[in-house]
Amino acid sequence: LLNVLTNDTFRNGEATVNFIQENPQLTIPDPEYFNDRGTKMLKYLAELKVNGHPDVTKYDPKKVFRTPIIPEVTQKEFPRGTKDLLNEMGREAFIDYIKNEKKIFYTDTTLRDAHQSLFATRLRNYDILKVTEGIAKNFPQLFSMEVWGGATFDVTMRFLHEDPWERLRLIRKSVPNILLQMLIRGSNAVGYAAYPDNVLEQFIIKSAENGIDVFRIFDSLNWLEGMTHSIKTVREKTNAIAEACICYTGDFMNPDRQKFNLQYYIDLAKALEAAGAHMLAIKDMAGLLKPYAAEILIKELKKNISIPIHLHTHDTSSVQSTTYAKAIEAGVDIVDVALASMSGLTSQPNFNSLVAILHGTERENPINLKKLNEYSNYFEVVREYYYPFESELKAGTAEVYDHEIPGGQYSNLLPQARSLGLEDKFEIIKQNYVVVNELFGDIVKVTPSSKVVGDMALFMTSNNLTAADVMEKGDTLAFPESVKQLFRGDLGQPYGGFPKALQQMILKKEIAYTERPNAHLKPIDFDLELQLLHQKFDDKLTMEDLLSYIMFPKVFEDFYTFRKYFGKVEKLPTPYFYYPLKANEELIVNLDLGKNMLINFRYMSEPNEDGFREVYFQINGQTRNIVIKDNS
Ligand code: 3PY
Ligand code: ZN
Repeated sequence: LLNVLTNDTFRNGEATVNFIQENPQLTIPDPEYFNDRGTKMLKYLAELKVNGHPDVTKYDPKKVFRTPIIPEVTQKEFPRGTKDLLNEMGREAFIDYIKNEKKIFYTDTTLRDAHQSLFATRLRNYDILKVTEGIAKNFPQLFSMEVWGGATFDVTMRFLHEDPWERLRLIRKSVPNILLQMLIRGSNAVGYAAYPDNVLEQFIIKSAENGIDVFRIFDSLNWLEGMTHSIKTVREKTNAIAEACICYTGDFMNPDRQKFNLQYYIDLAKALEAAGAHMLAIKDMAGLLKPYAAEILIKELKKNISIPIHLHTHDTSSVQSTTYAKAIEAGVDIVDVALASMSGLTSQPNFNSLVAILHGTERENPINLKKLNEYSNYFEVVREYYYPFESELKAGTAEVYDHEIPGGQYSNLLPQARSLGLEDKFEIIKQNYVVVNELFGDIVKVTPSSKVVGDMALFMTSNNLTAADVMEKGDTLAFPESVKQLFRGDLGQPYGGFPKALQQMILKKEIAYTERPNAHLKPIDFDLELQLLHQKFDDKLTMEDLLSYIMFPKVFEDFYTFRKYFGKVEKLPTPYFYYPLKANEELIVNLDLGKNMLINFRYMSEPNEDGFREVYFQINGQTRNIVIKDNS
C-alpha cells in the first residue's frame, strides 16, 4: 500500500519481517483505497466503535431506543396544496387569498426551527425523509413547512456530514404540493457575517431553484437596509414570496422598556411593506410577545399595513399558545407551530393542541388531528436518538422575560459554556447576558447579534468582569473578535446607534462605518471561483457547492474530505450514526436503490503497543477488519 511504499525505512530496504507488525499505521489505506461505499461505511462504524462520536459527550451505553412507527400513507396522489395555489394564482392573487381567508393558516417548523431550538439542529435526513411525503399527503392545508435555512445550513455540513442543498432537493421531491419556507439572515444569508451582494443574490436564486418558495428575511438588528437587498432579489429574480420580519424584543407594555415601543414596530412594518415585502413576519425569537401585547400589536399592524401577517414565537415561557389565541382573535393570518412532540419550551407552540382548541371556532382550519398525533408519535421516538443534544430546560420559565435569550441560542449556550469550562457558571452567564444587552444600549438579539451578546457574556464570566469593570478597564481589554465586528458596523446599525464611549474602547483606533457592510465587499467572480473550486476539489462541483464554500470554506472542505473517506454516512440509521455498535449487533444499510448491506459487528481487539485496534465486522456474510487508532 501507498503508505508502506513511500516509507523511507521500507524504501531503503531496512524493513525486517516484523516491519508491518511494528508499523501498523502505515497500512491505514489512503482515501483511494476506499473505492467502495461499503468499506467507507465500515471505516466510519469502526471509528465510532474505537473513539466514539466526537459530538457526543454524554454517551449512555444502557440507553435502548424504540422503533419509530412511520404513519401509513394510503393515497397515491398529492392533494392540492399551497404550492399548487401559488403556481396557479400567481404571487399577488395568492397573497390576497391568504389575507382574505377567514381560517387560520399554519406553518410547521418541525424540520427547521423546532430541532434547531430543542437539540441544536441535529435532525438528520434519515429521520426527516421517512415522513415528508406523508406530511405532504396528509396536511395539504398547511401554509408552509419551514425546512431550511437558519442554522441548518452549516450544521448539516459541519456535524451531520450532509449536503444542505441535497437535503432541500430531497424534501422538495417528497413535498411537491406545499410551500417550502426558509429563514435567511438578511445580508448574512445563512452565515454569521455579511457577504458581497452578488453572493447574496446568487444564494437566493439557487435556493429558489432548489425548492424554496417563501424566504423569511430578517436583520439581526432590525435594520431595514440589511433586508432591502434580499427583498428586492426575491421579488425580481425569483417567483418566491418575500416575507420580511420585524424581530420582536423587550416589552412595549412595560413603561420602563420604551426603546422598542408600539410605534417602533408599526413604523418598521410599514417600511418593510414599502420596501416590497409580500408578507410580514413578527419574529419573536425569544418568546417575549405576551398574549395581551400580541392582541394590541396585531390589531395595530392590521390597521397600518395591508400585507398578510405571519406570527412566529418560541414557547420558552410556556404561555405562548395563549399569545397565539389572542393573535388569532385579533386577525393574524398565519402562525408557526411544531408537531406536539417537537414543540414547547425553546421550540414553537404545540401544533396538535392548537388545532384541538380551535375546533369549532370561527377561524378553525380543519386538520386531521388523529393523523397529526401519529406524526407527533413518530418524532417522539426519533427525538430520543438525539438525547445528548437536548437542553437542560425541564419546564417553561418566566426568566426569559429577563434574559431575552432566543430559543435557538438557548440550547447552544450551555454546550458553549461547557466547552469553556464555565458550565457551573450558567446562572452568571444568563445574568451577564442581561448586563451586556444594557451595555450595548439594548439591542435586538437574534443570530448573529445574539451570538455577539453571548460571546461577550461568556468573556465577562470567564474573566470575572462586571459592567463597571468593562467601562473602567475597557481600553486595556482584548474584546472578543465578534464584539469588535459588531461595533465596527459589520452587522449593520442598531436602532438608536451604538453607545459611543463603549464603541471607542472596543474599536480603539479602528474607525466604525454606517453604510451597508456588503457595500465594502468586493463582488465575487463566479466563473473564476468555480474554476478554482474545480481545481481544488473536483470538476463535478456545482454553483451550489461554490456557495457553500464561499460562506463556510473550512466547513465545506472538511465536509468534502469526510465524504471522500467515509462516504454518505447519512444512509446510516441515526442510532448507528451517533453510537457504537454493540457486540453481535446487526444493522442493515440501504446504500442505494435496492442495494442493502447487512453489517454485523463481531469483535474489537485490545490496542497494540502503538495504540491501534482492529475492528472485525461481517458484511453480507464476509469477514472484514478495519484498523483504527485509539485516541484515548
Ligand atoms: C437563526 O438565525 O438561525 C434563527 O433561528 C434566528 O432566530
Ligand atoms: Zn425561531
